[in-house]
Amino acid sequence: MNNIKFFDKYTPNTTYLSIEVKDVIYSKSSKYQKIYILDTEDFGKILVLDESIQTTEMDEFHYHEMIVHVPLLTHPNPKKILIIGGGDGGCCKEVLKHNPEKVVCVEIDEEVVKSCEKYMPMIGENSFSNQSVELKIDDGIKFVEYDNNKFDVIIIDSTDPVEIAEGLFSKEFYSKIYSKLEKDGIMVCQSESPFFHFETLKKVRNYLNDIFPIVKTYLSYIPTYPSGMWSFTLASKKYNPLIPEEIINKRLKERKINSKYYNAEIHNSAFSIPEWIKHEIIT
Ligand code: AG3
Repeated sequence: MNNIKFFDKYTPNTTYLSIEVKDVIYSKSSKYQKIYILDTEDFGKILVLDESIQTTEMDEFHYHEMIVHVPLLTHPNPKKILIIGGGDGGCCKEVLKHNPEKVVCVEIDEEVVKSCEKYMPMIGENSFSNQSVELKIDDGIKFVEYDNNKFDVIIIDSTDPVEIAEGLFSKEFYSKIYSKLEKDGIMVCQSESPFFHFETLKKVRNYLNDIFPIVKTYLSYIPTYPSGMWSFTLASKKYNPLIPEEIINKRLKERKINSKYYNAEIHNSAFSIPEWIKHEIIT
């Protein structure tokens, strides 16, 4: 058995997460990045892009349910959804549970879509073939320039803020997102690990605070991401994401949503963040 050590370009070089790999199922250098799909002992199939773990069969729901259900249940009637990134299909799968009218997914790298559909179908569950889904292979930054539609919720499911994803963490991009949202719209982005990438989180929040009236950060626990503690930042034009549990439970029931990580208590408690983070960012 090989013992492959993953190291993240974005975490200190002295810290590694090592995972036993049973099999290299797929590997390819696409136009944008190195793609690996590996079979592992503890996490099942895993998707690695440029040496960063993106998603695994075992813990994907800790990420996908939290990036999707928190904003979608904050919104009383999310019908038009835009996902930027998310070529593995995990976000799209969760979004479809809300029965939206239209989901537009904009992924830059077609090879990620193809390889995940073929070798990790349990992540996307064929969601890109759903009739309400339109998959566009394009750069999210260009898409928000030329597309004229407005959305109720926009989800930015990006990689770390380096190389192709860097622009997805810029103030200019967030301003475009603001104008692509309906007047009660909500956006959410993955905003990295507070433990290892605190400067990124602070920057994201500062930019969003300049643009949106409501900005809140919440956490999920993702065993295979650097430090295991991961943040998401939600920015909203109208709705405050802290809502009574009864309302969330009513919406969960009406929309017939099943989840493994997310529930009404977690929805609100995820916004409770440790003192050292709170100290630096006002939530
Ligand atoms: N995108 C966020 C991955 C960030 C992980 N970072 C890292 N391992 N350094 C996940 C895509 C899942 N759809």
